[in-house]
Amino acid sequence: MKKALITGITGQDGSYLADFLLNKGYQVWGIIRRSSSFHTGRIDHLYRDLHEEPQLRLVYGDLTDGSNLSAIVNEIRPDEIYNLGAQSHVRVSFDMPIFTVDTDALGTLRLLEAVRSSDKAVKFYQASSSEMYGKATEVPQTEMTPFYPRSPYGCAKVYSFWQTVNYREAYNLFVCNGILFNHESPRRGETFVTRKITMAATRIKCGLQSKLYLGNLDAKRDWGYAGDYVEAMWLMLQQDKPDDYVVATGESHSVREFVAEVFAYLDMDWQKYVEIDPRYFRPSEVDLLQGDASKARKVLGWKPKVTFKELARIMTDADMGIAEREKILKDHGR
Ligand code: NAP
Ligand code: F7E
Repeated sequence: MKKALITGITGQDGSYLADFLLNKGYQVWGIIRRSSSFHTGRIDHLYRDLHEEPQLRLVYGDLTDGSNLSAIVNEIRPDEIYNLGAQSHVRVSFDMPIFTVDTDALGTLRLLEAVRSSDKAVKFYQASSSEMYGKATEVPQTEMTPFYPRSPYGCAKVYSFWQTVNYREAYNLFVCNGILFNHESPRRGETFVTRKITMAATRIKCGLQSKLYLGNLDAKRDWGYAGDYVEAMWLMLQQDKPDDYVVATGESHSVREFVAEVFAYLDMDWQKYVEIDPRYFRPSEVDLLQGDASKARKVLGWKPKVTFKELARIMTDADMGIAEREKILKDHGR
């Protein structure tokens, strides 16, 4: 049985990847951070679904602690490592640049060092990001497009990208970068724009909230579905040779279009409810991201399955369920 180790297993992608790998018959190990309260909500269903010996195992660790990472890699001896752990919020990275770089840049280096010094050949996936293109020099962006990051987060991801390439070339390791464009789901963190919109719109529909405050409605993103994207991560590590791949839908939509799609689906006029709050603007913005995933399509045989419209509806339906439950509790005075 193959063993996979996932950093960031409590996050959106970590939870979908754990679902995916357990279904493939892997034993999955996840690194979780110590917290004063439980934060395993996205993977709790995996414990409930498992009847026999649990194939999902969690260990405490942190990307800021290199000795701990080495000890975990040496002890578990995984076949594959997926480095998904990160301070992943671009706006927050302007408020916490040092922590973001420590985790998202040096954290990758610490893990690569653990891989390099392991006596077992380990395949390694690095969660690189379309944010590396930032003020993009061409549209659409491919594996050859130069990077121009626009945030501490983007800069940290560029660092990790190149360290991953360098460890591949210098030490002949099987390490890959997935350059993933934005991907969303009902498990998306609540402060990312798509989820913020679907949560607010459904709560407004249920009479639980009256306004939605947003920042830049003109920014355009290439939004896909997280469940589709974790398959691409796995496929990269199943190839004969390690390489870097763009993973994207090829379509770009503005924040305004996403808002309009969700509110129209709920039969509401978004302009009555959405207000602009300058607090949500960024010191430097990424205006337009649109990926060209031709290489992933050709080499990995990967393609996205969920469309923009379907994504907006999947997320809205899930959040409507949550809002309706909240409304019932409120009506019963709980
Ligand atoms: P997410 O939901 O924010 O999850 C981030 C995960 O990283 C969480 O499990 C978090 O743990 C963990 N983490 C944060 N700081 C850590 C540290 N110091 N040590 C160990 N773990 C730490 O992010 P996501 O959307 O799943 O994204 C997964 C990865 O893909 C990230 O690296 C992100 O930067 C990258 N990425 C995401 C997208 C996207 O559109 N989603 C696109 C391109 C690349 P806690 O639960 O304890 O906070
Ligand atoms: O912002 C605009 C905002 O925070 C998208 C991360 O997963 O994808 C994500 O980064 C756009 C930006 O995602 C609000 O200015 C307007 O232009 O949902 P977001 P992101 O910054 O694109 C990349 C690929 C990653 O790698 C990251 O880890 O929406 N926007 N109003 C807003 N954004 C937020 N969060 N909140 C607003 O109120």
